[in-house]
Amino acid sequence: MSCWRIARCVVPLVLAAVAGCGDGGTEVRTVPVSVRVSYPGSYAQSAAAGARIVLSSTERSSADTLVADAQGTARFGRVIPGSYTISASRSLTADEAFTLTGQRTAVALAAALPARTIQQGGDTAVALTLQGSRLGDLVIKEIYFTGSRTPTGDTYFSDQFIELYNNATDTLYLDSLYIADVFGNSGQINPTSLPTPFNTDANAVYASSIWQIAGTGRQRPLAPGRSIIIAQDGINHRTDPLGNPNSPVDLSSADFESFNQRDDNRDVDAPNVPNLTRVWFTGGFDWLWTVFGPGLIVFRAPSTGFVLDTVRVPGSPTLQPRVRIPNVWVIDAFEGLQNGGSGSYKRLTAALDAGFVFATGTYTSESFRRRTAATIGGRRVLQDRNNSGEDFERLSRPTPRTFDEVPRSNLLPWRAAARRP
Ligand SMILES: [Ca+2]
Ligand SMILES: [Ca+2]
Repeated sequence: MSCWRIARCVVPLVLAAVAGCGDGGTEVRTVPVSVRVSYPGSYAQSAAAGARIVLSSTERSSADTLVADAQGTARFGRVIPGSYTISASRSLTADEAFTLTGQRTAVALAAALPARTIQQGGDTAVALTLQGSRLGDLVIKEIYFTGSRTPTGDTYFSDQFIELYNNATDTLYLDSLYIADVFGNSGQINPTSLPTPFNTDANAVYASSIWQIAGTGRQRPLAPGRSIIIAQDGINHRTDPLGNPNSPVDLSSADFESFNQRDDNRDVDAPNVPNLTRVWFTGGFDWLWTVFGPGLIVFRAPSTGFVLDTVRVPGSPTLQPRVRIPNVWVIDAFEGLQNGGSGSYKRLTAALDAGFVFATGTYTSESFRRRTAATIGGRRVLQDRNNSGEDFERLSRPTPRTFDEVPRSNLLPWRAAARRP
């Protein structure tokens, strides 16, 4: 029996009946596939009634969709044996979320299974557990990407960090969280610099390197109003022999660092700072973000061990592939560009981040911190309008773990709202 023959004579994925090819081909025996979709374990009920379930053939460009019943199940009656991915999604209104979680905030939930082979003979039963995050819960509080100058005027960039903040009213778990930098130039760095060629895809972000916080689900709690620091190198940059006395930061108490293990030991593993898990890496000695202004995203995948969707960079066949991350996985995003005229270089769609920030130059020690929208019972609620240009302010030096006032550098107009073409 040839798959090619099946594909020729059967267009729908799920057959209306046990099919026989009209041209004298081999009869195809279909099998039933049952799918059960559950809410996350913390929800008031398990069965995800109303979930949309998609069964997609990886061999034919076809898919079939069913909606889960009150028990959270759906049954695809007659499936042609072959390789399939199965995914599920459920959007909860604020009222639905309140019933299930006690939080009156809309939630987007999703789950996906890697491709699996459905074989002839017997029923196939599959279970998925939805995952999701309320938008705005975990936010980027501060990003220091500009680097600093040494006493002799040399450049230093190992002191970069990102700080993530729990902007919600209950504990969040950072287990399995991903942090990535986004492919693309920050502006007209040199005469041939072009905007990212991936800007034709409005539904995804293309990551250059991806790192992950390890954990099995409840090992990395973060209380409301608290934050974590992720350092390029978790050392005291001011006093370390490999550091820079002029660096504005001591990151020896960072929560995580990116340790880029190499045979030549060019990156240092700070023993007291836990390492992120390196998931995909296209950089050099360390996880260096461009000092001209990076794009950064924080995201969750709908299932652990998701299959990396690697994509070649159009027009640059020798570059390592980048990883396509669907916009719907992104929890928070930040975009820095070279200067106020660099809007056409935006890497993030307006849906994720409608603006950008920029520093007065490279190696200026300037940092970008999210504005405070309100303070409730001593807990800061940070502003999150999905617009880096509006949400972040530029500081003359970083403020890791604090909201200290710092002298503003010459605050020329630095906010910009620009849309990616
Ligand atoms: Ca490092
Ligand atoms: Ca370490």
